[in-house]
Amino acid sequence: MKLIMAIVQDRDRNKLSHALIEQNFRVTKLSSTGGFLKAGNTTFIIGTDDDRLQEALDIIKHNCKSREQAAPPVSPMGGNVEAYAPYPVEIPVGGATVFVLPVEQFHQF
Ligand code: 2BA
Repeated sequence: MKLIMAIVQDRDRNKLSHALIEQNFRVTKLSSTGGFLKAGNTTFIIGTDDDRLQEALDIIKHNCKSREQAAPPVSPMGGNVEAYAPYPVEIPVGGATVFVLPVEQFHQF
């Protein structure tokens, strides 16, 4: 068994959730916050049998898009003044950041 942790943009949350449930995956969604942009995102926890791992990854890949997002201006305070950007900078975010972990035990009591 594998545990998939997938961090996705909030805008992809519902589409991905529906697609996974439709294919009979068990899903838990956590509201999370990106450390860099400090913007809300959603972390999916999906427990699945090994033989369905690739199917789950394909669904995630298919339903999560990369987008440009404005990063807040960088403050020059205490930093390198030459690196100061007084205007928002567009950076690419996503599609999905995915971790796959082996599951040692799975219980439902
Ligand atoms: P954030 O940490 O808010 O990062 C948003 C985007 O900012 C990232 O998109 C990346 O393009 C950029 N970024 C992040 N840290 C950076 C840095 N130190 N310098 C320059 N640019 C940086 P993604 O890579 O697609 O990540 C989207 C979200 O996925 C992240 O939101 C974070 O919540 C999560 N994430 C990404 N990599 C992770 C990792 N190795 N461990 C845990 N969470 C991760």
